[in-house]
Amino acid sequence: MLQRGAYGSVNFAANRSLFAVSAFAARANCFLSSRKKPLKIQQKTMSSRFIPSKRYDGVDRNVWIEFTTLAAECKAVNLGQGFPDFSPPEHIKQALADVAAVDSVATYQYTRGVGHPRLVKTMSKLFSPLFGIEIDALKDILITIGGYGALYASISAFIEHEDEVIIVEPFFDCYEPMVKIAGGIPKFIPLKPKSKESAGTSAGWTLDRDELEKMFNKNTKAIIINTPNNPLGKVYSREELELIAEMCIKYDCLCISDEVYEWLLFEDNKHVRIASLPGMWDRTLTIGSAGKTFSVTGWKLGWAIGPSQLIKHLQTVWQNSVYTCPTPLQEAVARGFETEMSRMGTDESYFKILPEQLQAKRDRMVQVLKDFGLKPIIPQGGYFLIADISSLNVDLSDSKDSGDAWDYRLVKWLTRNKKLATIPTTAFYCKEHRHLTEKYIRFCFCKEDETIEKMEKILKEWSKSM
Ligand code: IK2
Repeated sequence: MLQRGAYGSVNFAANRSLFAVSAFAARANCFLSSRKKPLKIQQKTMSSRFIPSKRYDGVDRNVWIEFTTLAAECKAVNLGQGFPDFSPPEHIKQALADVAAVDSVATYQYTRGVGHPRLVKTMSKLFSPLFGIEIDALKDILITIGGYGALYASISAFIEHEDEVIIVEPFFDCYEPMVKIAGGIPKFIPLKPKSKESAGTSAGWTLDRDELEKMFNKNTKAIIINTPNNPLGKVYSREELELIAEMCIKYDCLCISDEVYEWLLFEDNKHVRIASLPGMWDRTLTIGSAGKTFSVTGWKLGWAIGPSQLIKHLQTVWQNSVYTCPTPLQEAVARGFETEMSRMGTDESYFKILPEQLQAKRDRMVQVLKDFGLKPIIPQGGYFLIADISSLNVDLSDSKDSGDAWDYRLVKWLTRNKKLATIPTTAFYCKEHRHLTEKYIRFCFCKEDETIEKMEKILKEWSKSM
């Protein structure tokens, strides 16, 4: 029996697999409605023993599923989830087309489980000088399904029952559930504006040395940082990373450094890899994403780079869970990196073109938000900015009993009533620290200029009616 899911997804009761809301679901609907014979109706039964593993207690809510679904349902202008609505560079599209056109077993079938040879070899050539160490293509890299896969492999390989893991806020939301599922205890420390004056740019949000040191103890196994940061856009300075490195070395901790926006820096900000600091290569796992690098988030290809003595344990997780990633995508990303290496430092380099484009989009969005009376925090890198929306006078009494944080209620209201989809920032903080951020929401600016214009139009219309 087929049932319509709550958000237009399709629920096959027979195998209970649930497909996400997407163009794919729309195609599935079309296929289903063209079916002539009704399907045989099966009796639905559920054994009382089928209760989910305790590991997954309390992690069933997901901000991307909730708000991407709502944006689609409301047909809102989507400044929510972080994906470009413009095309990726021609050469990466061509690379995949070329791979698909060749009649070759080598690209149709499984490739090396922990990373396609051409991709890891190319990455070792590209990244060795950037990390300041000879990266062994076969031992120091694991290719995964997106940055997500690399985070999952890193956390599950090393975090044990009751290990403490320091997470710097705001943090990409999956760190917390991944640590909890592994049995670890997340410990949160927020970046804070140094002063009221410095709060207007992401550079002004910093870690306090004493507060940071107090977080470490003999049970601390790892710290997770993210630079450039999602959602704040903070790019950690060398001095800030040196402080984190000092603590990691003093307390003998791992560092999981999420650098998926490594190429997206504005003005003269520089991306410093914490793994390149003295004493840090041997204790750092650096996470990357081809999706973010080449504006192909749907390809879901990522990696972890680190010393072989750490990466081999991530490889164990990978070979016992997913095993390998799609061969054609790995081959295309390898070719993409080869093209970019030949263009490095030139005006043709996508690593120069994309940040320049994004900086212009950021500036445009900042102006639109300021004109509307909000206070955006200017990001130094990445795809996102957060804006202080405490000046908004919206009646949210309808949702006051929902149990949701104020920003969740506001973002839902905005999506439904103004057709403008954004993301609540409390999703990037632990429950205890939500009060620090409830009056901010996140806007994604890796969007076509027309999309930002649509946002401007909505805000201007709204201004008139205020
Ligand atoms: N790490 C960070 C910091 C990310 O932002 C992401 C992807 N985020 O996209 C959703 C959003 O914030 O709107 C990842 C890891 C995961 O990367 P990938 O897409 O390669 O799995």
